[in-house]
Amino acid sequence: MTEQYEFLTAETVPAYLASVPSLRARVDVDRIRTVSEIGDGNLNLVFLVHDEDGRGVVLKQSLPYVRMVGEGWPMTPEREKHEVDSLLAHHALVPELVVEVLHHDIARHIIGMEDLSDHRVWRHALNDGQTHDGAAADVGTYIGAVAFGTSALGLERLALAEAQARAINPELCQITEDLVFTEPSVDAGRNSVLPANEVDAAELAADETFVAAMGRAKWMFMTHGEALVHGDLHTGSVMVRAEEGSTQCTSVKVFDSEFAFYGPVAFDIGATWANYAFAAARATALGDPDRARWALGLVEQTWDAFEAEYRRRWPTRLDPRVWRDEFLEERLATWQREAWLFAAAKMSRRIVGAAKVKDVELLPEELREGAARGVLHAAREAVRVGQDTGPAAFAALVIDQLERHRTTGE
Ligand code: SR1
Ligand code: MG
Repeated sequence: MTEQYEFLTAETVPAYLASVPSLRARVDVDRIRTVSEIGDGNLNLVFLVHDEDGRGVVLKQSLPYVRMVGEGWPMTPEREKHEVDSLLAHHALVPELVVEVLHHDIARHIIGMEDLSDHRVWRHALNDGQTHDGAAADVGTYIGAVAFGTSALGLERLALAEAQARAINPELCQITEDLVFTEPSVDAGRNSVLPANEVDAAELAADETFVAAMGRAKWMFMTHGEALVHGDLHTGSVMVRAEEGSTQCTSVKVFDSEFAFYGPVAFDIGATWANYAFAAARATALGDPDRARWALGLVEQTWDAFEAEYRRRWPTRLDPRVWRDEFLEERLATWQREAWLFAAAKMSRRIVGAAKVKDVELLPEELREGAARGVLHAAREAVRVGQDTGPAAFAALVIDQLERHRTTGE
């Protein structure tokens, strides 16, 4: 039975804020100027509230179903607990890179968060052609801090067990298992592509090497509980800020971690790489190869910062008696290789599966055809990764496939 609780509306939000001291301290509840529902994700309600002085807060409420589909796809609203737990754990490690949680209402599945109106969702900024220098590196630092700090290297044994137990998140994990690893090649009725790309989707599904690789990736996802990963680290889960007229990013905030669980570190890395590939696909389609190369340069920036942060924390590992330096090199090499596989999964799912990305979807059809084809070919090539697993090799592979398959409609 669907869980019963009261959903927020723009009308009820002010009274709700007034009833919560930690939120009341952030906005003048007697002088609310605007309450806007701004949720553009696939799952939840999100309200942004501002008072007459411009101070604000955000309220996010989980619905007992998947918002993009409706009540026909029930989903546990308790996902907000996983979001709060992970945001708090990640914030403790890198406070400057994670949104601040102000309030948690367990009964109504509501999270109160700091207002980030002076930031933009990174995907929106990328789609508008903006540049935020340093954002990709900050995201890498975040992944490195989380990979180390929430793992057996960073948490005492009992604390680790408690964190692992709290983070069991099967409903949300199953969405990923289905949509990311299985459905790109085994359509469950949720896939769709342009008519011109039907042949590409069919080739993907018939590619035995790709399907076998997705089987390995799904296995890793379901069995490698290495750290409390974000679980959905696309460019729509990152907010960025730059001062007017500058390309220097002055703040990055990761948010929306309801898919968090103890999973493979490389899953988050691969997610970022795939999303840089979408930004590059858009740029290539729009005839801007310099921007495409820039977007794929972010792959290396994220990897390098991830590696640097992990190495920086390495001397503090809990048991250096057995976790020797060779093990560090082994982990990094393994994750780099695995990132290719996870990136391939993420690239394919956003092209053929449910929940697509605006980078590609907003392109005119005649350009989208080639962008979608290029991304699918890049995904198929990426699972055939050879000796060179470096981020630059990944970027080169993707750019090559995007250019090869570009369509102009002429
Ligand atoms: C049913 S939820 C679809 C997708 O939205 C989220 O952002 C995740 O990526 C999920 O796979
Ligand atoms: Mg999301």
